[in-house]
Parts: sequence; C-alpha cells; structure tokens
Amino acid sequence: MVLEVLKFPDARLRKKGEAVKEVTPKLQELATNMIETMYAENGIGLAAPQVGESVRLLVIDTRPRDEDGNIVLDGMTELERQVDQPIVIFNPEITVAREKTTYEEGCLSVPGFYETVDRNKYVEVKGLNFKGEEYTIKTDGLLAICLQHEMDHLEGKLFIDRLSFLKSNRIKTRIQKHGYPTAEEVVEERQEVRARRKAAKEAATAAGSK
Ligand code: QAP
Ligand code: CO
Repeated sequence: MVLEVLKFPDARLRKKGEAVKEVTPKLQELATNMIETMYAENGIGLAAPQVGESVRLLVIDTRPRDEDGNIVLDGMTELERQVDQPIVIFNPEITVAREKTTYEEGCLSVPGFYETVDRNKYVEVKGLNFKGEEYTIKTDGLLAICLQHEMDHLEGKLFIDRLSFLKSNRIKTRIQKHGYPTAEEVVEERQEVRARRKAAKEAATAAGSK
C-alpha cells in the first residue's frame, strides 16, 4: 500500500522517532508499505516520520538504474555494492563516521528543492533488520549520505535545517509563501541537479587521478 508522504511544514515531521522494542508483524507491514511508497515516489530513502509514524525505522534503495529500471553497478562504490538493498533498518545508530564530503540533496518531504549539505563520507550504522536481527552497514558513496539524511528525520530534522541561515530561510519562506513547485518545474529542476551532480563527480574523479 502506498502511503501519503508528509511535506514540510507538517508538524509531524518535527517529532522524534521512538525506539522499536521488538520488530512486530505490524512494524514489518509498515516497512513493506514504506518501500512501496519510496519506489512509487521515485525516492531513494524514506523515514517512518515522513509517513506520520514516529518510530525509528528507515527504508533505503540508492542503487542507480538506467531508463529500463536495470541496476547500473558501475555507478556504485565497492562498499555500496556489498550492501543488500532495499535496506530496512530499525533503531539505526552511527558507530563510526569518517571524513567529510558534500552532496546536493533533495527530500520527498521538500519536493523540488535541492541544496548542498555537509556529511560524513564513510559511516558504519548498526541496527535491526526486517527480521529483528542486529546487523551493521559499512558504506560510503550515496548510500552513506542517504543513511545520514534519513537518520536526521528520526530526530525531526530536515536537510533544509542544515543549510546556512540565509539559504535555509530562503527556502522555508518560499514554501510558506508560494507552496511547492508544479510537477513540470520539479522535473526540470531534477534534470539540472542530475547534470550538476555528474559534473561534480567528474571534477572529483579528475582531482583524484592527479
Ligand atoms: C534523501 O531523498 C536523499 O524533490 C532521499 O521531486 C536525497 O529520495 C539522500 C525526490 C539525496 C541523499 C541524497 C525528491 C523525488 C526524492 C524530489 C529522496 C522529487 C522527487 C528524494
Ligand atoms: Co528526507
């Protein structure tokens, strides 16, 4: 079942997620519906507070795909390839975080807006899987960024809260005054973002091979 994704400034996005005591069939059903919702909305990650459930649960699938929906492995780092996706993780905790990076992020709860956010490049995240078993994800690349972005949702925090005061206020005021951009405007913005990310990646590759 596809769930409704809440949008900023919905107050429910500001509530902290509660720790899961036990992975019950009801929570498993929520996780399954969240995965369905993430795919339906063309997202790469979704946190339970975004669908109005204040529990510590994330679903993620950052695997890049071509036009036919096939997974493109060469768009992933070595570490990312070793992680089983889609990811379901309850009570995620960062145990190791190393090095800094930036990424131009978006969010299903702030559709049509993209800004560069500071994150760690490498993380280890411990939590419970779909079956309630403890496991640890060790990764970098887009998956590491996405884990950090989604974990922020469990603290009631959005990527637009992590920008400079000026940028953050500009976006929040714009949404509160004018609402969200239309579907066509969103598509246009996403194409521009994709082109900028590609250029950023190429620049990083060129710098690394010097
Ligand atoms: C979080 O975000 C993320 O504006 C997941 O019109 C994003 O899935 C982590 C989306 C980037 C790391 C890097 C946004 C879909 C999806 C939109 C998403 C939109 C349609 C965002
Ligand atoms: Co988000």
